[in-house]
Amino acid sequence: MPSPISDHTVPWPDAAAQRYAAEGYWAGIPLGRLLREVADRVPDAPALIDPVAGLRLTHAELAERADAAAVRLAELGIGRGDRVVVQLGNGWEFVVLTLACLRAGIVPVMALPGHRRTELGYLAIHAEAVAIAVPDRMRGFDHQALAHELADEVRTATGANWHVLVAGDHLSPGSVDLRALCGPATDPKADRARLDASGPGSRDVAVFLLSGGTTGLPKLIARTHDDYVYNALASADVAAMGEDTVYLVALPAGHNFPLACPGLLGALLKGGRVVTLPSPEPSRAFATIAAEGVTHTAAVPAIAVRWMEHAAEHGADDLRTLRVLQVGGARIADELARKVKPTLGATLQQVFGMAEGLLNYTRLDDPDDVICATQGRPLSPADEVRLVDELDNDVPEGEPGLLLTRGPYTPRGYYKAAEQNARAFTAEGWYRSGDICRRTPDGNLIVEGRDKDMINRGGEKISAEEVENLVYQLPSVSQVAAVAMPDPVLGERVCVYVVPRPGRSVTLDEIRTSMEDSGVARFKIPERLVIVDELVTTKVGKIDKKTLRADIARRLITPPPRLDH
Ligand code: OOB
Repeated sequence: MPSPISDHTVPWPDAAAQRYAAEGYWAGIPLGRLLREVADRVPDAPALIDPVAGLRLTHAELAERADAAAVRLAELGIGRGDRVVVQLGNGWEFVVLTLACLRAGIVPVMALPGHRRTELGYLAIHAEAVAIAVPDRMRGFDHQALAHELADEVRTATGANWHVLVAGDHLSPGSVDLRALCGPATDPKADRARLDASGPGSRDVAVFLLSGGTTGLPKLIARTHDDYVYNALASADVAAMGEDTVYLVALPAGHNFPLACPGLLGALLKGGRVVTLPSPEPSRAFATIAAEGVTHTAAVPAIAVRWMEHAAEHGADDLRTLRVLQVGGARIADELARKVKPTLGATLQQVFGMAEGLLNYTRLDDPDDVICATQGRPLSPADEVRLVDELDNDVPEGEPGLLLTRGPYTPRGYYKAAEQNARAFTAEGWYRSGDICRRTPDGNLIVEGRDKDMINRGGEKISAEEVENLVYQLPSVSQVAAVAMPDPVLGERVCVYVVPRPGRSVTLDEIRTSMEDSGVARFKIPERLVIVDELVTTKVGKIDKKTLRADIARRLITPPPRLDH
């Protein structure tokens, strides 16, 4: 049966799909149904703990709430094939709502907590969403008010209804109470019968993830039930998850990494339990790990470093149960990687992944040199990885090359993005990751750099083009180039080189204020400005970002002698 939104997705070619199904990579069972089956197997086992809300649910209770929420969404007119933008903090409502969507075949669009008007409006319209789920307030920002402000724009663009689902104590008129919607079931048997009869097919889209971003606006990655089940379950196997797993979600849950690599979905599918925390701030994270007996969690390098500093100061006794600390999203320096086990006691698992699909993991029983000095190897025997030069020719073994990939959980194109797809995928369906990697003789990958115009700020990906478009909105700017500047904590931060219009001046404050006013995520806002007379270009006339990156790195070491803000 075709998916209600298969129209603008790029399916795997029939031959590949048949192979993945025949070889067992695609189980043919939608995620929501699998989770329901887990609840039948271990109904009384703990499934979800939200220490902030003080809520604990067993697998049976979680599955019943997910079914009940799916039925309540149907009563609002939201059902199979509809899209809902999800921008919730890490908490029980995120998990129940996501599971409800998976059961009903509603597709959650996984927005990030930092997104603001520009990103949310775009996502809602691009995905033709009929609803948004937000907290009332989070970190001082009124998400509920923004969700209502978007209503007119979205309704006009999509012609559809726009429901605002709100998790919080302060609901404004017109908001739907998400906590009530995700509350206990009243007639679990009836809910279940209804959903069993009407759920999505396994080749349908399960979730929309956001691309790391190299273009003006983020692209949507349509992950199917078949591919995402495999993604989560195979990942759970390499992380040695089982019924005794206690997984802490401390990174934003809508990211692929904490969601399904193996993340909360992997832990639940294995019959384990999930503990949610709004942030990875070390003192609370450590206390929660101790209180709940957390065995697995995921962090970006900057967080792993903060945890190691905290442990050096306060000891790591709280982490006695922690077996696996996954680190990914950005490269962790080898020297830091070597400190993880001695400082925190947990086995490090490096994860080099992408929302587009391909996941590489170091294995838990790998030698220390592999765990600490490589970013691991592909998850699946069916993953295809090539390292190529600019002409797409394979580089000699051991040499660095651009990583291209295909596989059973790497879709063949972005949603509704024919033009970008022509650039980001080869004619044979290989995804051009833009990462420059080297393969060691034992088959592990080392990420050496990248050939994509992106800034990786502590794991948050920022498109240089998007920043440049926003800076160009200032009338005093003649030319701008956004580049990554090295940072000891976050790895990289955003720096902009600006050529002002003749006779005009530009300050970092002006740029920051203008971007804040246009309503974009704060993490994209430049943290350094360099004023120049002109931007160096390459032989073909493109702005020479390599030279600019080297220039800012140099300026950070030697204080600049010239005008610099
Ligand atoms: C993860 O996914 P995205 O989509 O936010 O970003 C993907 C990009 C990769 O192409 C690479 O440039 C970078 O992030 N990256 C790494 C890395 N992990 C990701 N670069 C160096 N070393 C690593 N370990 O970031 C993501 C998705 C699933 C699991 C883990 C991370």
